Amino acid sequence: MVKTKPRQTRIYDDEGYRRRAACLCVKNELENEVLLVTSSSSQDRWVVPGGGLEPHEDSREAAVREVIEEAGVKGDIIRCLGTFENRERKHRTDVYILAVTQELQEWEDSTAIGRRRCWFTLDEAIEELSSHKPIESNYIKLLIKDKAN
Ligand code: U71
Ligand code: MG
Repeated sequence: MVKTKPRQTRIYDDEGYRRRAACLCVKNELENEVLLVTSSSSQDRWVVPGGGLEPHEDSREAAVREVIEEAGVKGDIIRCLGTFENRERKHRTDVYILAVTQELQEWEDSTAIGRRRCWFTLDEAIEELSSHKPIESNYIKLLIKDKAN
């Protein structure tokens, strides 16, 4: 499926890495289920919702906007998990934990590209992400460690 990207402006950090922001969307305070969305390039692959910062936007704002656009959920950012670097693709992603309070029935990417969303347990999410998005699976691994402390 082809996704048109009307917003072409990309933001880079001092080292030339494209800046991204994403949310691990959790269902409740136990933080034992996360929401993944299907990839824009394949309906069979699941990814963590997120994307590039826009001009005049900080990473929290971008993270909240991206999950509304890609996953159709709203909620409250609880904390920042950390920044994850993808050296191969040369981008860095600020990852936030967001507690979902509202699930929209229709959202931008559901209509535009048929993107789907689904809740996964943390172990299931690691399994789904590990082969094609190993760095995103590390977000979940850090959440598990984080919860243990
Ligand atoms: C795609 C690129 C792309 C990225 C895109 C990735 O469109 P999207 O939001 O689902 O995410 O597609 P994916 O992960 O859903 O399969 O990867 P691909 O392997 O299909 O080329 O990510 P990457 O390869 O750089 O990791 O990035 P760009 O550089 O092609 O735009 O879009 P991203 O970073 O999420 O940005 P946004 O703002 O469009 O959501
Ligand atoms: Mg994206």
